[in-house]
Amino acid sequence: MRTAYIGMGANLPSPAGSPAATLAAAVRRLGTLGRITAHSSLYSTEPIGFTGQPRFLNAVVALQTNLAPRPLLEALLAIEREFGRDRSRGILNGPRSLDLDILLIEGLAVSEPDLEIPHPRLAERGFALIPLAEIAPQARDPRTGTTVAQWLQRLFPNPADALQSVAAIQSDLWRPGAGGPPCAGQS
Ligand code: PH2
Ligand code: MG
Ligand code: MG
Repeated sequence: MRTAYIGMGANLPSPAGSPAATLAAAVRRLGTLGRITAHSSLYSTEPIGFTGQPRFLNAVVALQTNLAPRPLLEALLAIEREFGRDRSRGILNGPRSLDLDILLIEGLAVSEPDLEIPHPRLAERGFALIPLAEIAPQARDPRTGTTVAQWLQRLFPNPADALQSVAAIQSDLWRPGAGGPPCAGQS
């Protein structure tokens, strides 16, 4: 059993509704792959990579699971499809109804053409690093030992610089017990 940190993102409606409703429903679905042991706040984030698109909602959850990385990836892709993700058209880094990425797995590195863990762009992306640091600041890159808190400090030497691009928001949909994450979380 390992803890996998899953990055969640959405900036288009899905069959579950708005991006906030999608993330709330998707985190419950993720719970069927193991046990959700922590969840970050919900963040409104500036789009990175392709800027002509709506802001994203992003969050990170800790999933304790017996699934190996490859079956975990396949399960995440299947859940994306359930929530309307269409990879047949669209722009690289463009808008999507649901994106689920394996950011980090405790004590495990994978380097395959279509599966890299830790996520190869994690250390450059505030929208993933800030929610991850909220729930797992001491999690480490298994190869270098660098902690999430250290990555964050390198990306934003001045934390105030992140406030506009990655802002925690309140949403009733994301409250545990109100259809949101299935645990109290750490926020
Ligand atoms: N995902 C991307 C590209 N750009 N920007 C934000 N703010 N949030 C995302 O989740 C995101 C992005 C590719 O997966
Ligand atoms: Mg992604
Ligand atoms: Mg993805």
